[in-house]
Amino acid sequence: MGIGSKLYYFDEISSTNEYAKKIISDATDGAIVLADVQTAGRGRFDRTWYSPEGGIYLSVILFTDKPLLIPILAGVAICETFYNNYDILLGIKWPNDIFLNDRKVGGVLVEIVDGVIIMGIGINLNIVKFPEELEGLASSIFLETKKRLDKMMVYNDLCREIDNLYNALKENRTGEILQKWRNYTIMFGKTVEIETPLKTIYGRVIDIAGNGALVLALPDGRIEKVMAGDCRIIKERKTWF
Ligand code: BT5
Repeated sequence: MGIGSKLYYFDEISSTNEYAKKIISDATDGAIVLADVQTAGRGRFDRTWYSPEGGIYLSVILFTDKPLLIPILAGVAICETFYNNYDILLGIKWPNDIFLNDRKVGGVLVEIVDGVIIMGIGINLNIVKFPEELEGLASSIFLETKKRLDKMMVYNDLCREIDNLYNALKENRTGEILQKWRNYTIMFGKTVEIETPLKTIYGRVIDIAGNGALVLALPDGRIEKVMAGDCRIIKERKTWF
């Protein structure tokens, strides 16, 4: 069964990830919950995801024993969708942000419930206005490119790209997914500060590891691999690097 072969579609819902959790025991591998509007869209750490008409909001239910690479897969699938089909080059900011012209145009929220993965994707496709608190931070594909793309067409392209990458994951061709991630990321060479539950890590990004961890060179020369955290790119150059 392919990605999206079972579809739960709503014109409005609280959150596609929340709905996916409710139906998880009946769902099949690759089932999708899709909505035009979310009234309680969520980001990571219970943050709010602004989800008006014009965006794409979906959650894909996946049965895989490789959960760590799913955020990577989701970011690559979004970028491949826009690059392969619309000539729009998006950038991935680790771990889960999609950027265009220095503005966030998409996000990924991966959750695991009873060993089943819910891969939530939000894309600001044709949104024309953002609330004040997101001004300067968030934007949409339409605002940045002046291209108004058909939502269902983009959704179908996205399903196809997820399907390709999910097959690569199942066939242990994870190197291909990571290589694509390297092509799309805006992280390499950047100095970053990553807040993890245990500590704040400061370093320069040099690679992505086979398990999806971000590989950092630390100021003292050590290498550290970071699996998860909140990442801030530090614009100014630090002299001791
Ligand atoms: C994310 O969280 O970026 C994950 C977003 C995932 C949304 C999808 S939509 C379908 C599925 N169902 C859900 O309920 N969620 C998923 P995070 O890295 O925590 O970023 C959240 C932060 O991004 C917020 O605190 C805001 O600062 C900002 N933000 C909120 N809405 C935004 C938007 N539409 N576009 C860009 N930035 C936004």
